[in-house]
Amino acid sequence: MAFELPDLPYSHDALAPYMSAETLEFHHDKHHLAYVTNGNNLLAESDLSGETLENIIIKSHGKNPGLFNNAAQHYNHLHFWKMMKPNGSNNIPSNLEQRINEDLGGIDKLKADFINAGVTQFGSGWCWIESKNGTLSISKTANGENPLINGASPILGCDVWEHSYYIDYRNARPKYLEAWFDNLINWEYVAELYEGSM
Ligand code: MN3
Repeated sequence: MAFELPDLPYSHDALAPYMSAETLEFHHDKHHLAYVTNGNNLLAESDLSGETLENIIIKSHGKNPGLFNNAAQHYNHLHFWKMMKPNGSNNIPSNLEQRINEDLGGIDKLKADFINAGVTQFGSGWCWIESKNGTLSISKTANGENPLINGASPILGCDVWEHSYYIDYRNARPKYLEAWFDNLINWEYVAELYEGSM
């Protein structure tokens, strides 16, 4: 399968003021496109072109760093766009909310731990809620890595590479994470990923 850049599921200005049109023009139209283009070139030179995206990530990890980084970042961004929506962070579907209460100590603790994971990721990377056999935990990864390489499924991820926030927040990563968590999360999509992880 070849990688393809999807359209954003909303207009470029739909997430303002929390994430500007300019950020999305660079982040989606240029950065994500580069992962797709470079990933396709490296995929064509590999023996993994018949595999699913998830398998390409798992099988290239530790063996083909160029392909791994681009394929994993393609996967991460495919979901990142859908994990956000205009007027987001409203009601959490009740099944997921119950799981959050049981596994992550409730929404307030989840928010504090998730933001802390993002703030303390040194350099580029992601913070996550991941699901392993239906049990949730918070994690963080460097660069393009994601929970798939640990046998878990990412259900919520926030991009803490500077390209995701520098135009809107400059160096203030904690402010970006707080605004992102409070205003942009598409909890219906997170619940969908959670259901699919079991
Ligand atoms: Mn990014």
